[in-house]
Amino acid sequence: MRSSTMVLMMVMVAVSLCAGKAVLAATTYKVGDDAGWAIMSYDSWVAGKTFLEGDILEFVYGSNHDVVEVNAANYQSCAAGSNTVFTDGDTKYTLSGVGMKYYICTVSTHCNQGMKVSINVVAAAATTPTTSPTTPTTPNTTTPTTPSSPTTNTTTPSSPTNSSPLFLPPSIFTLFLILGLTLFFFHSS
Ligand SMILES: [Cu+2]
Repeated sequence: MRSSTMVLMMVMVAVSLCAGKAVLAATTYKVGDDAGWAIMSYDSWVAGKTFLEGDILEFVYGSNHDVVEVNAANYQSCAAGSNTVFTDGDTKYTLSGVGMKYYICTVSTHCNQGMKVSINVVAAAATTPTTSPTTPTTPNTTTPTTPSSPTTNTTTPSSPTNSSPLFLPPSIFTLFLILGLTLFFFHSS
């Protein structure tokens, strides 16, 4: 009896661990969306996106392009560097490690024409911007004499709407875990 309860508990722990991993599944970002990897600016494509460790960057391009990850200096000078240049037309980079990542096309002068993209990869656990240090404090340089100051609500940073699903499933499995522990102690006593 007790061993079967133990097995039940272990299964539930395993399930909850697997569920936690599934919730934090990697996101695949197709660079440039429908435009793909081409001669264009990627500033607007990067803007507003949060790239996490483990996410995937997918470069889709024609036979007249290639892609290579480079360092910051080579990104600035449009040099290939020592990393492998891919030409297969559908190249996926798994984002490992936090910090800036740089990618360019080495064909002709494509990089100089804007065919380059840089992204900032952040840790998967640090997605909630609750303690963003760059909150605009709105220094009232104009200093209106009216003491009415209801303008402080404009400084609240908008929290991303996709953060809440990260916490709901684990709490459900925690409930199952507590249920299992209760069953275990009930059987063993
Ligand atoms: Cu190119």
